[in-house]
Amino acid sequence: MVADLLLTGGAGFIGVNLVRWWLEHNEGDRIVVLDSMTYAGNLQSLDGILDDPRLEFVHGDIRDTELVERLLTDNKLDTIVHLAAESHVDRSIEGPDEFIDTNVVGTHSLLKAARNTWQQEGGSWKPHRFHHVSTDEVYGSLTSDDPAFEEETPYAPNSPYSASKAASDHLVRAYHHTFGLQVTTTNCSNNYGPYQFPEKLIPLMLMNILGGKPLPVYGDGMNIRDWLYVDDHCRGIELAIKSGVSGETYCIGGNNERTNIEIVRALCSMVQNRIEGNQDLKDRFPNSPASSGSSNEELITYVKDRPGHDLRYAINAEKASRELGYRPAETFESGFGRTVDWYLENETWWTAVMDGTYKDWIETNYESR
Ligand code: NAD
Ligand code: TDX
Repeated sequence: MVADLLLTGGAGFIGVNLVRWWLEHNEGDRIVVLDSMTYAGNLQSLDGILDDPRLEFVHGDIRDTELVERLLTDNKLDTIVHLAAESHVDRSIEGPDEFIDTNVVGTHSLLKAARNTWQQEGGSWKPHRFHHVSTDEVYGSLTSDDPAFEEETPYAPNSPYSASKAASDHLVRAYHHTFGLQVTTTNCSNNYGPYQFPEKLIPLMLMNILGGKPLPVYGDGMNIRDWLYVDDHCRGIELAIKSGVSGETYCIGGNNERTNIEIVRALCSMVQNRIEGNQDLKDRFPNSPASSGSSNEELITYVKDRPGHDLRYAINAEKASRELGYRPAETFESGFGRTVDWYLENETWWTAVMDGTYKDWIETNYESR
């Protein structure tokens, strides 16, 4: 099956991994990336593939319905893969407005553009698919004894971020039910892997371990997340688009529930093992405690808890497994090992992200369209 995709948010963490995944696994497909380049968008993450003739980058906003219609029509695109969002829970607590504008109004703008373009005179539809990427956070919080989230779990979002994602899920569902738009939705657990912006737990902790800075663990560190290596998420999205039934939702998880403090300790220890006995790493990261014979765990600092902090997320991916053949390929050890190695090898990427120099690069390379 050949598809031509509009991929929104394709300069963000999951987006850039999905672009790489899709082009590698679907040789005949074309991708138009639409991204407004918020602080979380980074074209350097697409380095090496930006000149691939199958890929076009468009600097623009999903709230610009006319632009989206033009892109769908001019490029004869038949598939939307929607990832663009404000994605960080802490930022949604500090300022919810942008989350409503992008995640709710923006998703509605895309749905309108899809309908305006793909529905023909008389009501019939051109062949198409709208795939919406959502989160397990829409289901709320689990106690330690609750069964994992599944597709039928009632929605109970707790943060402005998860409430905005829940609203977008409902709009996608409504456009299917009322207008007949062909949709699939995936709700996945916490992703990790290369190119993740260092505001999220894992890259933040890695940067701070390497820089010898405090590791801020919220509350008692006993909150639980179900960690999913980003390529396994990409695999799940591809399966849902190709084999998923329109109108259905699929939960995608990594089968890796861990407390936050376990994660932080595991990262401390993985970096410790790689630095010890490696003079090159000691020279490159002199402020990391491991470089001077101390323990990285000395950096762990318990800080004030996040307001409304959800205790536990966990995904039961049985439906995706049964109906789509979904299986995560990475274990906790293999996925975290690959991630630690990637951040050690790609210091230039994360130092540029931290000091914002890539923004100048965008301005000189791309005009707003
Ligand atoms: P991210 O914050 O790294 O990237 C988001 C991207 O969207 C950025 O490139 C940003 O510039 C772009 N964007 C934001 N507003 C836009 C707008 N109005 N128009 C066009 N582009 C815009 O996010 P991510 O971690 O890659 O997450 C991608 C999607 O997956 C989101 O919808 C998120 O809710 C969902 N998700 C993420 C995780 C996770 O662990 N990261 C887990 C579950 C679901
Ligand atoms: O400095 C920190 N210290 C800390 O203890 C940070 C940034 C986080 N935490 C805790 C909070 C969470 O319990 O670690 C856990 C993970 O935090 P985040 O990385 O902020 O992720 P989370 O809030 O779980 O949400 C993520 O997963 C679901 C993504 O950011 C969402 O986009 C996705 O939908």
